[in-house]
Amino acid sequence: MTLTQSRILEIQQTAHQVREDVVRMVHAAACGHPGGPLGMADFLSTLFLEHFNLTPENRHAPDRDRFILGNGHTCAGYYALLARKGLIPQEELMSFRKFGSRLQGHPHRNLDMGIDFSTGSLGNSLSVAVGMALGARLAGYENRVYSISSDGESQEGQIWEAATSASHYRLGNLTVIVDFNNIQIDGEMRKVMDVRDLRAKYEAFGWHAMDVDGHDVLAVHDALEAAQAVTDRPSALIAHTTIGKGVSFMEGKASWHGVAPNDEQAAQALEELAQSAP
Ligand SMILES: Cc1ncc(C[n+]2csc(CCOP(=O)(O)OP(=O)(O)O)c2C)c(N)n1
Repeated sequence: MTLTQSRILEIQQTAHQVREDVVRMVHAAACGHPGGPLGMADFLSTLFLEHFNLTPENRHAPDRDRFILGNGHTCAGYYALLARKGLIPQEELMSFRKFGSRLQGHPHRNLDMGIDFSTGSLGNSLSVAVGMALGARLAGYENRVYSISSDGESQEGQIWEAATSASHYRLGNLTVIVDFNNIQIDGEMRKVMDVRDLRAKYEAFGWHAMDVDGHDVLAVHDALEAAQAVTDRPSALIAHTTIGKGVSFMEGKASWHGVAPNDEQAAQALEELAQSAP
């Protein structure tokens, strides 16, 4: 079912709040990764508000949807969305990356918070998602497994072993969303090691695959629905995004992959976000 204009606006407003949270969290921690979560805020907000069925009530239910953040370094936005969903107290967000906090710089499995898997070591995520999707099917669950990956993670060979398994076992309950921003830690992905056309690659591996504008809430929603309708093979959505989206001096810059804004930069970022609030 298509989204109403007011629902699209609600999702855009959530993405905006997530961006503000990310800037505040990484600034307060004085370390972390602001660029990725700013770029992923629109598609992750669409997924979390409209599709991923995690709630405080069902977080321990074995048959709820699963979520794995393969690019675990982008977890500031993940925590912010878990807070919006009521899984983490909003005030706890400011403990991000502090000693003793539950909210470390990479996600640690914690079902109380709805975190399904520990990530950070790139390359493992899709293999874990394949195992969860197979397990869910064996158990007779009707849930979906959402696995988030990135163009940088797609350079890992293990991703393609997992892609082979997923299509071999016809895992129609598995969707991977790839944050494709042409940026990784060392610079432009196309210069470091070009992964080329990921839609064509996933198709060649036997998947249903689509390119999607990762900042267009309606397009992301439609693509997630289309993926749900394909039940005989896994789906890959290649989300084209801009790293640092919403903050002019971070947009498109590899230098903002993993650096915290200083006081002045954080103030400017929050000012810009306030100006462009939906
Ligand atoms: C196995 C492994 N090797 C190296 C790293 C170090 N590392 C952290 S993030 C990153 C770049 C990942 O690229 P991408 O997810 O596309 O980055 P972004 O778009 O967030 O800038 C690397 C190489 C890691 N986390 N795991």
